[in-house]
Amino acid sequence: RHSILRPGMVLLKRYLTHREQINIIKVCRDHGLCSTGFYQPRFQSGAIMRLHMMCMGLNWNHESRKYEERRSVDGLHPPSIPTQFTLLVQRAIKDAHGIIAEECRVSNVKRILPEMSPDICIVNFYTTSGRLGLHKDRDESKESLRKGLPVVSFSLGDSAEFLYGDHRDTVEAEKKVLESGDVLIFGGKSRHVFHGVSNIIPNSAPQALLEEACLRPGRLNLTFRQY
Ligand code: MD3
Ligand code: FE
Repeated sequence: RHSILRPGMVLLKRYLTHREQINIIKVCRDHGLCSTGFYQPRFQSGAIMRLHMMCMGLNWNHESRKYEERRSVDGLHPPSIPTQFTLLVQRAIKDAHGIIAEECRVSNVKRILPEMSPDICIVNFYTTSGRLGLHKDRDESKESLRKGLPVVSFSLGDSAEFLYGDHRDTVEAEKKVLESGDVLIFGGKSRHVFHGVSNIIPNSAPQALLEEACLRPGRLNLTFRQY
């Protein structure tokens, strides 16, 4: 069920239980209410992102494309990353290490997929018309990028068509459907790939999430990183 897609890139299918997913959605909603909530980043170029964003831990400033302690909108610290999120991230990395060790028969799995202690959580919400063009994430610190510290992503709600590849080329890119509960880990060499979301698949979310967490149509994605 789980798969190693590239060295350091591991997909844990349906990894989060419905209960864990419902808790994550509720915590995100509470944080959105007690903070500035979701906003749609607009770059200095005028381009607007086709998703809604909220930060926990450090704040990603989309105008300067830098991480900062405080949000420029209100000068406040974003909410901190809930402990239960950090525990899930570290459990996922540990399970990915087990999968790599078993499939690749290597002794030093932490060289292929380094450990990480997240201080950034970016929550993205995609409506059914949401998308994200192919890009690389390179705003983290030089040390973090050099070490190949992983990005860990949680998908919740509607499924997405996820693209990744070595070039900024949607035709050449590999495609994977990310479903609710999937955890995708990008560490080591795979940290430097181009990636994006081509489209959201409407009405594909588990019914339990819609009923119990009152999730609206669309996809919630959490990415965890270490600055
Ligand atoms: C591969 N988010 O937040 S998650 C992002 O579905 C981002 O919201 C997408 O790309 C989303 O920057 C994709 C998977 C992901 C996240 C970060 C990566 C893959 C990555 C960084 C490096 C390589
Ligand atoms: Fe990204």
